[in-house]
Amino acid sequence: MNVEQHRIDELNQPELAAHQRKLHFLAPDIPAFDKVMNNLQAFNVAIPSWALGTGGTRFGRFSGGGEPRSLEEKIEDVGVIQALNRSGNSISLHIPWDIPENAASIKALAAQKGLHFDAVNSNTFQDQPNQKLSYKFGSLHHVDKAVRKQAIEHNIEVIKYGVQLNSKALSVWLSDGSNFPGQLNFRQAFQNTLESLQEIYAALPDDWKMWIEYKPFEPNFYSTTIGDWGQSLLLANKLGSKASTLVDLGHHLPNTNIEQIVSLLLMEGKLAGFHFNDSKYGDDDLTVGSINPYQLFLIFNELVEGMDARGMTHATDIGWMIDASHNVKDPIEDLLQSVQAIKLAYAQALIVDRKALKAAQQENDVTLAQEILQQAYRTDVRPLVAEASLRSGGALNPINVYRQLKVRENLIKERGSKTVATGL
Ligand SMILES: [Mn+2]
Repeated sequence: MNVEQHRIDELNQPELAAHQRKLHFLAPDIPAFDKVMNNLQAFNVAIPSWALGTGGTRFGRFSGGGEPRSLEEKIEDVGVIQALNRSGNSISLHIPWDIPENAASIKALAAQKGLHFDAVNSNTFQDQPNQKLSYKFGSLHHVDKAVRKQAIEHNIEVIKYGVQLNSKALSVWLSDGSNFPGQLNFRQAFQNTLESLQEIYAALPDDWKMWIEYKPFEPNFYSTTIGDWGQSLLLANKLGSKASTLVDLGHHLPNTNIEQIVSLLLMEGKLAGFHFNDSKYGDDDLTVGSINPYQLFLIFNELVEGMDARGMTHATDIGWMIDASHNVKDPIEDLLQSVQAIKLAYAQALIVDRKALKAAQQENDVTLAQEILQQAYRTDVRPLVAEASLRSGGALNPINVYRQLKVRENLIKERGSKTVATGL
């Protein structure tokens, strides 16, 4: 379904006066107002093709209505998100869940919606129908060279699909690990993984990157071969300058200080980017900002500080992606909420008084340092995010406009109430 600009403008109208009142109240307290606006308008988050349907757990999946039945329909859904918030201008594909059979027409359809293709993701954590060898005991780390070779070839095939779509990065998440002590020789598993990744790395085009994701547990429950950022960074350093570490917020043990990891990876020039989500217990894949928005702000605080220290462009110098699963909510509404939460945290980080914070740190003024951070965090920056959206042609309140346009009802009419999207 197409969301027309004039409909968004119309639906913004009744909220405009209240918005302007709030913005005028806030603006004098934002010293670099224009810079903040430019940063927010330039900021985009890639939408994962696998998150446009209702997600499930290992206990079941309750599909919602009007789910996209094809890659084309997924692109349409991302187009709706982009039209409403002007911050979702790309889509990240998972192969083989979403194989672009006709790259030229897929690219044209995406371009029509103002979209391009972000990182492509390989999948060696499931066996596909007609697959020769099983990944039951891993893929790139497997003890059998023939299984490793099959997984390497799959990754190279994913790169080829990505090249056709103008993607510039391969993101690799391995479920490889072990369930019981004694099952694996850790060093051999690591070496096999390194050698496999080296073969894939050699197939990367010059302007491509390889993003290596880590995760401490699940689906394996004793060890994971790329279990933490240290193991990922070790691989990235051995591979070369095109390889770096991808941080998925849900891939940490409880209470891990993710912002510190982010800071150091940035320092080393090895932060590939993010898979945003939120969690209370493990890899819950909940809506970004729904459980721990303060942590999200602290992460963005390190990102802004660290990227500025290296002279990086916030919007494009690392990969911004969502990796979430929507068990009970409308996936499009959930994704709109997630992008909004990311922009709010980013806006809060942009208004931190950096000079004052640095001075407080130098003076060991712990109280003041906390006050400075929380001054930014406790500022209601929603008018800033709404203004950036408005200036770019988006909705002041994307969820509200989505509901008033009855997008889901229309999708159900178009696609039916019992459709199932490929993905998780
Ligand atoms: Mn992920």
